[in-house]
Amino acid sequence: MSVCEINFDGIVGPSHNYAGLSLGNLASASNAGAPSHPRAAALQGIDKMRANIRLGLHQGIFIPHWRPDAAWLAALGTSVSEAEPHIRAAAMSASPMWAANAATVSPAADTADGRCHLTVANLVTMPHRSHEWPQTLAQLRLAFSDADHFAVHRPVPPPFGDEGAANHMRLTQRHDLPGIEIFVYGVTAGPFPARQHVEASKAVARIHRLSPDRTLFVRQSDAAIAAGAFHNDVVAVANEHVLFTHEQAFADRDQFYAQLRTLLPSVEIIEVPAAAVSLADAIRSYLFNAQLVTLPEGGMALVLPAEAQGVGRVWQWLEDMVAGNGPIRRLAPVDVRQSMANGGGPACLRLRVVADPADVDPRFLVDEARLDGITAIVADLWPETIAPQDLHDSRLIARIEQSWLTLVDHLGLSRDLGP
Ligand code: SUG
Repeated sequence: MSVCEINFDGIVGPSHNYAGLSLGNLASASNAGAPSHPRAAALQGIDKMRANIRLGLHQGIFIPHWRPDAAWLAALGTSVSEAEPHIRAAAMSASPMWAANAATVSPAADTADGRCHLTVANLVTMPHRSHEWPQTLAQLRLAFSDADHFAVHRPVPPPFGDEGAANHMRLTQRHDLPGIEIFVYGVTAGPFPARQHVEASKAVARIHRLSPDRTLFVRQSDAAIAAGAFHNDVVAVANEHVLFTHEQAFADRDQFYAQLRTLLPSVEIIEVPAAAVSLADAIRSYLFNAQLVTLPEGGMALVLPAEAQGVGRVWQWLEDMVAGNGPIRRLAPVDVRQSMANGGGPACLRLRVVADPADVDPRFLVDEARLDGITAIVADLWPETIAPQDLHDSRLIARIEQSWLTLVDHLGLSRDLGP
């Protein structure tokens, strides 16, 4: 095989629920307390993976985390039965499904030692996400254990917030060629916290041994954060030489675009003007939280949430775009509504790694047959519905734990990846 882009999707865990844990994430806040459907959620995620495999793309997985995170609760001097409701909910969250926040990835072509570097994200800003990194790190160390080709790093230390690939873009002529790495950071100025700190972004760039003259640190606009773009991938996405972005995504777009055009003269910037699609409509429809992918037959497709079809102005703009002569030729809507209701679209659910699949632990790679096996377990064991008040129910917890053990055994992975 050869170097290509592999999308690793987080399988939605059996404890998926709506606890309203993410300040600044409008979907999470507005669905707080609603009943969730973990089985449907996981099946939607699997169907998205199948659709991408059928497009000819390479697909990987990360497994859900062990929940409840008893070790984290113990470190807080409590347990799942005794914890206050918001702490219990944080220990039960299925948030590791959003693999775009698992790590930042710099492909081998960009790094000084010619290896693909991954730094697990510390996710310190949100309590329910701050305890993800140890289990994520264990999976990364296993999936990318080949030290000739990969270097997996521990998180940047707090208090510098790092939310991983959701705030990182890479532009290049072709995936396997050297690229320009763009780290987008925020500064807390409005009602919501900026979750990606520039100090963390700079640390990741140094740890990955990126060339400073091919690395940009770009500030996200305060308006985007205030409108609910808690990560850059809610308002912009890049693939190979194409940047697809909202006009108001960046604090100083003119300077950013000029730098990009100097560093990568072939870059194509597709900007959606605010006059056509407001920031509010962009966030409601999540059109930018799309997987912008290169198709094997040439051209690019936008794998975007079905919600984008529900906002007339957005869909019209997209249809006009693909009717034109640009690089994005195809719109591929997918139904990930259960994840979307917590603010996670198609792009949030995946981590892109540019590597040779032959160098990755095969237990983390999937084809349709392997997805069939996972589907059967999800359909059999994942709870159908969870209401937030169910989270302390010992029968539900036993079922969540059994679901995880069954999946891990089926995939031939170690139970040590969990508790
Ligand atoms: O961190 N939602 C996630 C959504 C992450 C989306 N990821 C990217 N944009 N890449 C978050 O805000 C909500 C959990 C709850 O409220 O129950 C949550 O964590």
